[in-house]
Amino acid sequence: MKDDTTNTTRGTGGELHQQAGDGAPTLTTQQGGPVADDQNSLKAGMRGPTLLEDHILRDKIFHFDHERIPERVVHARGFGVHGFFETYDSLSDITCADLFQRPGEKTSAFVRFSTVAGSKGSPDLARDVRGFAVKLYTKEGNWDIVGNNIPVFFIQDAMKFPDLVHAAKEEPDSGFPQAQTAHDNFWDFISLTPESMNMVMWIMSDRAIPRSFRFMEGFGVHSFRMINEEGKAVFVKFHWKPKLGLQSVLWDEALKINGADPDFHRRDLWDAINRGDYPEWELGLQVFDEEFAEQFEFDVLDATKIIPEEQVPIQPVGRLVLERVVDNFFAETEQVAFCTQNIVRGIDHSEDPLLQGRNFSYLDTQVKRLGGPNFTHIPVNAPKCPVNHFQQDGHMAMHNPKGRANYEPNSWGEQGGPRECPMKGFTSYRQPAIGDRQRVRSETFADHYSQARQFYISQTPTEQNHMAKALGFELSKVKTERIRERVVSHLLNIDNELAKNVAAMLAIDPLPDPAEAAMPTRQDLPSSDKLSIIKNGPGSFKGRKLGVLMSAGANAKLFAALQTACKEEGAMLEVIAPMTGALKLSDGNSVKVDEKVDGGPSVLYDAVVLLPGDEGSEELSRIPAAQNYVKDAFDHQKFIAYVDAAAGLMDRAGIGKALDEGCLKLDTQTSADDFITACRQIRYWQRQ
Ligand code: HDE
Repeated sequence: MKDDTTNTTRGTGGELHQQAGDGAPTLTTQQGGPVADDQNSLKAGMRGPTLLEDHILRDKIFHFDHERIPERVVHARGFGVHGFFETYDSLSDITCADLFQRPGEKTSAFVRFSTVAGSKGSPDLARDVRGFAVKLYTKEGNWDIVGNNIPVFFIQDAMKFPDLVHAAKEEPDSGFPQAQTAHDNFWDFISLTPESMNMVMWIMSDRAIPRSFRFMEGFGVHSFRMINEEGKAVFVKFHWKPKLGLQSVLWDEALKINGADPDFHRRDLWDAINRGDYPEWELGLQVFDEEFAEQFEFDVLDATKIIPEEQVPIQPVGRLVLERVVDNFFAETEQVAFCTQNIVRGIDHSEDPLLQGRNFSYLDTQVKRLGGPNFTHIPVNAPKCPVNHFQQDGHMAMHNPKGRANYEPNSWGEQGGPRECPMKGFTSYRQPAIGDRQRVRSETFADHYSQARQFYISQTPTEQNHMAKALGFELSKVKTERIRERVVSHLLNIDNELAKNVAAMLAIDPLPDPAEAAMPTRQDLPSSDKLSIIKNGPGSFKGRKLGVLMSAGANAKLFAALQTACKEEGAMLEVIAPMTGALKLSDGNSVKVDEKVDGGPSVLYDAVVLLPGDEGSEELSRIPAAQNYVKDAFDHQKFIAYVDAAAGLMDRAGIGKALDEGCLKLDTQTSADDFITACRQIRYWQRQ
C-alpha cells in the first residue's frame, strides 16, 4: 500500500485505506457504480444521522442480510472439490452409458463429502456416516451417484426417513446435542427399528470416524441397473475404493481433534490437493443378474444389506482423481445440487423403495435451498453438454431458450427448436410392474440380524473392542434405562459377547431377553475379511503425516534423514516446537516451525518423532502440551520414534518405563527409513 494521501482515504480511526490506481480494480456497487468511500455512511453533518438516500450503504447491507440460504436438512456440513473420472475399458457389453464406451475417456467430476447429522458449522470428526456424492458431467447429461461411505442404510423404506433424521438430529425442545447420535431420541428410534441393526454395527465401527476423506470408501448403496444397446439389463452396485487404503481414528482422538482442529477433514483434502497429492479412488462394480438375485440370501432391493465381495467380486472399471479445489466455497460446495434422479442413458434405477423415495426428494430440497427451479443454471450444476429444452422463466433464469418456439410439437421447421430422439434418448428398463396397490414391506426384507452379525464377526478383536466401546459410550449418554436395555436386547440377537460387554459397561444386570425378531432364525453367514479396515491395511505411509516434536539444538542430520524418508514414502512432515517462527538445529541452520506445541497436538498426526535438542529438551519436557503430545501418541497406539534427549519428556509423560516395539529409538541400529517402514502398519495395535 502506498503511504500517499492522494491515493488513500481515511477510516474512522484515521488509518489509511488503499484506493484503485495501483493495479487493483475499482470497487463498485452491485449495479457497477464506482465507490468513492467504502468506510463511511452518508450523514447529515459530521455527527448527524445517516441518510435514507445512502444507496451505497443500502446496496451493501441489503446483500449482506441475504447472504445465508437454508442449510441442507441432512449433510449440511460438507466439502466439495473438482476432478475427473477416467474409464479403463469399454463396458459396452453391459451398458450404453456414453462415459463407459471408450477406454481412457475422461469425464469431469465434482465430489462433495459430508457428515450427515451435524449443522454446517459442526466439527468434522463426529461419529457419523460420511456422504460421498459424485457428479459426473457426461456428454449425455449429468449423472449423480449420491452415495455414502457405508454400504448399507438404517431403513428400508423412504417413509421412515424423516423419523430417522428427526431422531438423529438435536432434540427438538432443547436444540442439542449437536452432531451426535449419543442421545435418547436416536437410540429410542433405533431400538424400535430392528431393520437398522446392520447399519448400527457399521456406525459403531471405526468406519464412522475416518482419518480423512482420502482414506474412506464410497458406496452407491442401492442396487442399480445397467442397460446395453440391445436393452438387456444387469444389476449393479457401485463402490469407490481409495488408492491410499482405509484408515480411521480412535474415538478418543476424534474427540480431541474436534477441539484441536474442527476442520480436520476439509483441511486435509484442501492441503493434499494444493500440494499436488491428488487423492484417487477406483470405481468398482458388482455386476449380477436376476438369477443371482433370486438365489441370494437377501433381497437385492433391500438397502440394509450388502452383497459380500466374496459372493460377487468387484470389477474395477475406472478411476476418480480429485485435483482442483473450489474457487469459492459457497458458489460451488454450498450450491452444488445432487439428485439421485440424475441418471443417464444406460443406467437405471431399481425398485428399492428407499431409492424410489430418494428420487422424489432431492428436487424438492434443491428448490427450497437454492430458491427456484433454475438451479441447473448455476455453473457447478450446469451440464457440460448441449442443453436444449422448452422449460423457461422462474426465479433467476439465466438463459431462456432462444427463438419463437417454446412448445412442442410445433410446425416451425428448423426454427422450431429441439426435437426428441428415440434412438439416443433415455429409455427406462422395461421391468414389468403389476400388483395390487398396498402399503407393505416385503417378507424378503425381514432378516435384520444375520448381516449385522456377519459384519461383527468379520472384524479383528481390536475393531470389535472399538465397537463395544462405541456402543458403551453412546448408550452411556442415553438417560432412559429401558432404551439402553432395548438396544442390548437387539445385540443379543447379533453376538452374545458383544451384548454382554456392552451390558457390563452400562451395569445392566440381569441381561434382558433377546428382542423378538421378525424372522426368528438368524443365518450363520461366513465372515468376510473385506469388511475389516485393519485386515486390509494400506501397507504404506503414503499420504500420511509425521509430527516431529523438536526443541532448539535438535539433531540436524536426523531431521534431514526423516525429511528424506518421508519424501520417498510420499508422506508429509511437520515441525512442532515450543515457539512458532524458526528453530535452530544442531548444525546452526534453522527450520520453519509449522505448529506451536499447544496448537499441534499429536492427534493431528499419524505417527510422531520426539526430537528435542540437548539445549531445549529440559524446557520442552516441562510443557504440559508436550507431555500430552507424547502421552496421547502412546495411548492412541501410534508409532513413536525418539532420541536420547527425549528421555526426560517421556518420563514426565509417564511412558518412559512402558516403551514397546512400537517405540523406536533412532540410533545407529534404527534409521529414519526403518521408522517410516514401521509406520506402514499405521498403528501399533499390540499396545493396549
Ligand atoms: Fe440423502 N438426502 N436421502 N441419502 N443424501 C439429501 O438432499 C434423502 C440417503 C445423501 O453433498 C438431501 O441436497 C431421503 C441414502 C448424500 O449435497 C435430501 C432419503 C444415501 C447427500 C435427502 C435419503 C443418501 C444427501 C438433503 C431416504 C446414501 C448429500 C440435502 C429415502 C446412499 C449430497 C440435499 C450433497 C442429501 C433425502 C437417504 C446420501 C433431503 C428422502 C440411503 C451423500 O434430499
